[in-house]
Amino acid sequence: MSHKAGFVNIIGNPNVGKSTLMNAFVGERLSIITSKAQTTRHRILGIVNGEDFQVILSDTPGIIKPAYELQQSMMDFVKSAFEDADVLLYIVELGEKELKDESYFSKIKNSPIPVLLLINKIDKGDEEQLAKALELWQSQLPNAEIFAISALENFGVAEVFQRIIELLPESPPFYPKDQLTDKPERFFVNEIIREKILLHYKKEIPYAVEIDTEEFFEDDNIIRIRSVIMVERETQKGIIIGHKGAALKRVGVEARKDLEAFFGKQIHLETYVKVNKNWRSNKNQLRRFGYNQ
Ligand code: GDP
Ligand code: K
Ligand code: MG
Repeated sequence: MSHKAGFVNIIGNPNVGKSTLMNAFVGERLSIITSKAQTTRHRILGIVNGEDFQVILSDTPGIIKPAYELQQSMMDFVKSAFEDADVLLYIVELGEKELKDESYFSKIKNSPIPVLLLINKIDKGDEEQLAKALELWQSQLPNAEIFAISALENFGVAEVFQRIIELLPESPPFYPKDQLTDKPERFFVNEIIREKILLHYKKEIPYAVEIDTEEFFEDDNIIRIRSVIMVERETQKGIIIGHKGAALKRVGVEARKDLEAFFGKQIHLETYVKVNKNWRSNKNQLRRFGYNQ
C-alpha cells in the first residue's frame, strides 16, 4: 500500500486563528489559544496519523516585527517555517488587508511550495464580506488555492485537510504512528499554566512571564507537578500572587483542571513565583527555555 507523509507549515498574522486550526486538525488542544497576540511563542508540531498518511503540522508564532530578544527568537521559528515544508497554509481572517511584514508577503507570493490561503473566521461575517475577501486575495496571491473556513466551528477544515493529503509526496512516516507531537510533557504543562496567566493578568504581565516545570512525576494514578512562574521584577511577583494569594490560586485551580483533561489523570500541581531579572533579554536564559534552536 502506498503511504504519504510530509510537513505543513501554518503561518499568518497574530490572532488569525493558526493555533485554533492546528488543534482542529489534530483534535487535541496542543497549542494554547487566547485572544491575545504572542500567545504562541514556540514552533509546535501536531501530527495527524492515518492508515496511509502522516501529516506533520507546525504552528508558529504570528508574524511580528521583533522588538526584543525573545521576539527575535520567536521570528526565527517563523523563518524556519518557510523551509522544509511540502505545503504552506497561509491564514488570514475575514476583513484583513495585508501581511504586517512585507518581506514575508513576498516570500509567500514567490513560494516554490504550494500555498493554500485560508480565509478564517467566516462565521463572523456575511456573504458580501466573504465575496470581497475572495476577490482581494485572488488578486493578491493568484498562485494560491483559496479556502473559506471557520477553524472555531470546524467549518471547511476537512476540505483543507483532504487537499493537503492530495498535495503530500509519497513517503514513509517520519514519526512513530502513535506520536501526536514533538514536545515533551513538561512543555504542555508550561503552556497550560501560561495560558491561564495570559487570561487573567493585564498588559505587560503575561509577556514578562515564563514557566519552568521543575518536577513531573507520574505515578499509577496521579501526576505530581511542580512549576515555577518566573517574572522579571519583584512588583510583578506581587501582582501574580495577588491579595492573600487569591490570583495565583485561581491560576492553579484552572490549570489543574486543564492538565487533568490533557493527561487523563489526577494532577497534583504546585506553583510558586520566582524573580529572574530580565530573562527576556538574556540569551542564555532564552536557550534554557527552549527558544534557541
Ligand atoms: P493565532 O494567534 O493565529 O494562533 O490565533 P488563535 O488560534 O490563538 O486565535 C485567536 C483568537 O481568534 C481566539 O480568541 C480564537 O478563539 C479566535 N478564533 C480562531 N478561529 C476562529 C474562527 O474561525 N471564528 C471566530 N469567530 N474566532 C476564531
Ligand atoms: K493568539
Ligand atoms: Mg497561536
